[in-house]
Amino acid sequence: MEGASLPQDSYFLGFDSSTQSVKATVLDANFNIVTTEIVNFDSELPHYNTKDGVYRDPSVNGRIVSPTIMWVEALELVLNRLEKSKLDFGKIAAVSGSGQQHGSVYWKTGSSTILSSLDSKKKLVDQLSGAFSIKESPIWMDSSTTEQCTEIEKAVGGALELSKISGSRAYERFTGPQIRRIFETQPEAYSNTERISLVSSFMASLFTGRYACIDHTDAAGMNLMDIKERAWSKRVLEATAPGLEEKLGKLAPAHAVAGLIAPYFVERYHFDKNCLVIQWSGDNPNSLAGLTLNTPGDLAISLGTSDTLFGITSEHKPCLEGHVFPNPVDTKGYMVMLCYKNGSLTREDVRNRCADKSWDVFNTFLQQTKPLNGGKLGFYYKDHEIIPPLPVGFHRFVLENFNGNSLDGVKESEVVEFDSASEVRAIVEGQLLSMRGHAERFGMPSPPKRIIATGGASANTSILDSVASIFGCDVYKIQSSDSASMGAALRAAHGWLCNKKGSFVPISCMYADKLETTSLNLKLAVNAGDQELVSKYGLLMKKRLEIENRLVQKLGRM
Ligand code: ADP
Ligand code: XUL
Repeated sequence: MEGASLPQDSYFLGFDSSTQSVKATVLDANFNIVTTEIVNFDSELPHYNTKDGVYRDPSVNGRIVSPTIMWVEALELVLNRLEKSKLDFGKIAAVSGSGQQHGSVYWKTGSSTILSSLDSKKKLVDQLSGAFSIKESPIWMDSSTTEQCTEIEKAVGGALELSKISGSRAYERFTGPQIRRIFETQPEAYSNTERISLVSSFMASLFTGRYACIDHTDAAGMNLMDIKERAWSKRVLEATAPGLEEKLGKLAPAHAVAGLIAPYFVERYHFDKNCLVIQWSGDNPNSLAGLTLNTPGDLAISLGTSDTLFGITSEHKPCLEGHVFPNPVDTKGYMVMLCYKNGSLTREDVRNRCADKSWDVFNTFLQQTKPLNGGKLGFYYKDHEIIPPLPVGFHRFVLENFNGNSLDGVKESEVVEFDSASEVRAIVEGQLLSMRGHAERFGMPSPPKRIIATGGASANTSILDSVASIFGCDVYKIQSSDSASMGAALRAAHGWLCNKKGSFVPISCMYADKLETTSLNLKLAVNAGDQELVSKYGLLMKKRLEIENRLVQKLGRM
């Protein structure tokens, strides 16, 4: 690509502002990791008193928030650590980042002036603590907006119609229903808000010193954007809250430049004054970029605080389960995704109760028990689940006469507990069987050509063994388990290149001929399981979905 290659001596910085931590990855121009950094909220910023990075409000059912200013303090700490590690900030050509999706930030009227006049001799946290009309940001784990979801769906002509417009039916954690709830319950704070940012565009705003646009991909997690037009949908805005368009600002493609880095960072950390800030996006979309996912048959599984499955597709089929977002690294096509709320924290809960709080003991139990778990099926919802929509609760069943060859004569009975080893296998198999079942129902490739695993728990090979056995395909990984900050750094480079070229260039042009020699290289972690076992798991999955449907009819929201 003549005249538009990356400057060889430069770096690209990517962040991941996630549920439990802020992470950073610095890539060089050959896409090798120069350095990484992480700040964990609970252990390193204990004065906020978060548990798993959040506050679970005991007085309002399903309300889960995080203190907005904590994210600022964590970002500052990460930057200070990068400085201590002697990172040459002057070499960074572009910065981008990931935000946990759906979370929202409410800027108080007048705060744009604070943002544009930050004093580099003072801490960010001290200057921004008064900038928010709502101090606790609703995040993706929140499920307090069922009423608002129903109202919005009704106003636009139903759940499927909303999915047709925005890429998803109304979901409790999506930003539109969250904004409506704030408008209804805190009208004064709503009217005293001049800008609403997503976590992604909030962080980008800090770096540019002015309100950054929301990017098209993360905007699709709001239930507010017309996904075909990539513009705010007037119909849904009206159904959500008054005066909303003005508070949301403009939309931008993910590869666009959000602005030059603000003087604050040039003066305080010695960034180059020409360093570009590329639009930040959601953590899952950036993971898609970091995993270099570009083949429709590939499926990514992210085992982080949430568990997600995602892939790419060329068409948008409206659906009542799962989400469609614009592809974050292409101007055409879509990203499809399923999201589970009970991911790592629920696995940790079982580890703590049954496996001496140790992943080693947890893994020993996985290895000691047999695949299919003797027909023991567990449903573990430590938090209100998204797929299926079920409240907090644990449900355990034993299938009688299950031999894996047929479901004839197989009956289930509910039990109160399993032995510790079976409980460990039941949570791992249960979560993965649910993923396989819902992915098939959603039209994701089955079996996938291959799975690319990422997120904190992808470090655990025993869990990846079960992924390979249940899905029946090879499982790959990249060097870093934080594909979100890695993808953000890669997108920073991509945005830099698009800007230099003056128009969009396909991201693969940057690395197509050298993928194997970079930190992006996909390495085989586990081979596909035995196919006979894969079909036995198929039967267990069918039974699991039957039981799940019954639980939803009895306890859930349809
Ligand atoms: P997020 O980015 O969503 O905040 P991460 O992707 O960093 O989350 O994942 C954090 C989670 O990874 C932790 O909650 C922890 O349970 C899980 N984790 C870390 N190491 C292991 C392991 N060896 N086995 C299973 N889970 C692990
Ligand atoms: C995606 C979702 C979660 C968050 C986690 O829809 O809610 O995966 O993005 O950070």
